[in-house]
Amino acid sequence: MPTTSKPTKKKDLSAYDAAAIPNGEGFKIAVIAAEWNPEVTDAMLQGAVKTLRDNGVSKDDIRVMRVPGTFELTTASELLLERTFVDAVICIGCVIQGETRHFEFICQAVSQGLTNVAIKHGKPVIFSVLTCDTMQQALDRAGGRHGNKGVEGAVTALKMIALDRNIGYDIPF
Ligand code: DLZ
Repeated sequence: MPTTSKPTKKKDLSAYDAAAIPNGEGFKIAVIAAEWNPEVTDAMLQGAVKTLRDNGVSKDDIRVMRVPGTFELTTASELLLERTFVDAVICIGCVIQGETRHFEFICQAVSQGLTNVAIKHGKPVIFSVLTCDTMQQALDRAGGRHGNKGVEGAVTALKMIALDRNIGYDIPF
């Protein structure tokens, strides 16, 4: 797994056209945020919830949960999809490269884990996990100069729920 990243050329990666994304009225969405690196994950959580609200999702249809670390996002999303009726889960975390291989283990486990949960339940599980070399890179993507990955996660969730509903069941191509 690569542990370095190229400089991002575009400035705000999270800009979106509200007219081009589905309205979220009636969508039920869970947002799970890791407690590690809270200055980053809290900002992403705020960005995600605001974007959902701005695009029609009712306050009562948004369920916010916390988990200790990014590694726990897999278990929490599995529990939510197994036990509740949610249309999508947005998973927010931030892993900073340290001097140990913990970074690789967490990133690998959570990306594969969330993929498995999504496939198992046939529901969007959104990977809003920052995997950065430095804290500054993370802050730049959590409401800083490169936008907010929580906002992008919310937009992705709305698009994927709409896709899920549009596909429907047993409809001929
Ligand atoms: C242990 C650990 C480390 C070293 N770094 C991070 C991190 O940068 N970001 C994060 O969200 N969590 C980290 N954790 C905690 C793990 O995600 C997990 O909570 C513990 O290993 C317990 O399962």
